[in-house]
Amino acid sequence: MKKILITGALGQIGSELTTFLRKRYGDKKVIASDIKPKLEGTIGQEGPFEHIDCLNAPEIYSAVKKYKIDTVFHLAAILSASGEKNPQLAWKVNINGLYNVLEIAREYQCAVFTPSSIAAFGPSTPKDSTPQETIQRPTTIYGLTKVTGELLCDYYYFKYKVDTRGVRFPGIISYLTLPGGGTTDYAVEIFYQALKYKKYTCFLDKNTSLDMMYIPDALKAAVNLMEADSSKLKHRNAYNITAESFTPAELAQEIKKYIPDFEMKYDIDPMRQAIADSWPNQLDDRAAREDWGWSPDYNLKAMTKDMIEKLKIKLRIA
Ligand code: NAD
Ligand code: AKB
Repeated sequence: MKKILITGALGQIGSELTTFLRKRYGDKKVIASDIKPKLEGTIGQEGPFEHIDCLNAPEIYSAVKKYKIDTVFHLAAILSASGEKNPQLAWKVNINGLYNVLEIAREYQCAVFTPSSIAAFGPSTPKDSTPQETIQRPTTIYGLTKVTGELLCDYYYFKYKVDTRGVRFPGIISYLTLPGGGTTDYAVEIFYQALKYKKYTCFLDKNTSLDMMYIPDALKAAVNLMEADSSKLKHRNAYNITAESFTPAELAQEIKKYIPDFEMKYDIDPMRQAIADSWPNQLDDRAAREDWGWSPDYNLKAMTKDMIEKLKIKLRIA
């Protein structure tokens, strides 16, 4: 990876991936881009930033040519809850945006990292130890776009030898940038509300078990997969990865260890509950462990401790 372009770089994952990649490869080697304008004082200050709408192929072409890009981390997307509110936009951004990136990658021989999600599974998928290869019949438009995206990546690898790689991310928990309209967003919001007000009303039922991952593990996964020996990779659509699986009640219990008077209430949002109920409880990530050495560093306990420490500093709470 000599010159990297990140799409959707101002989002929850992109904002941290930009800094992570710049520390590893150099500020000028990593070009951040987003449809949103870069705000002064936010990410992207230390290196180049381009305005790129991934639906506008010439904007991607021109950045790839200008910077001689050889690797694209394609993160621009519409997430699950936002997708259900505007399915047409979700299809357009998630499918046409990826298609544009893959076409340019084919022409300019770029490697492409595209995240899939636990949302690529549905109610008929085995819920526990969800296998790497299994039934994928999601019921959200976001999930449909993730399955289609996985198949497109496979197709471009086998048909055109584009070096496509991907992971099925679980819900990502981070403290720098707020999540962008997903079903797992509660697991970030809860920390802000617990620290600021000592209470949180959760939109998912207390017993809803989902795969989750702390952002340092997500960044490590993306980079380790992209740096892995190509000949070892048996899957070109997306690898199952996970770090921890917990319910809102279990997360609240862990937070209480640091904020004893924290109170959790529940006011279930039927749309997001139905989405969460259609996703697995916990993925089987053995293929990622075997093929490229995947292994997470954070579990619920370690993640909660670090999130609280980092957010206290961010929110200036003693
Ligand atoms: P996000 O919503 O926080 O960020 C997405 C970014 O894409 C935003 O900054 C947005 O402005 C940008 N964007 C939207 N439309 C665009 C367009 N037309 N052109 C260019 N940019 C556009 O999302 P995220 O959480 O950072 O997710 C990044 C990727 O990881 C997505 O593919 C998502 O599906 C996947 N993923 C995320 C999670 C998670 O929990 N965050 C879990 C599984 C998979
Ligand atoms: C969402 O909830 O939509 C995302 C995801 C798991 O893909 N966080």
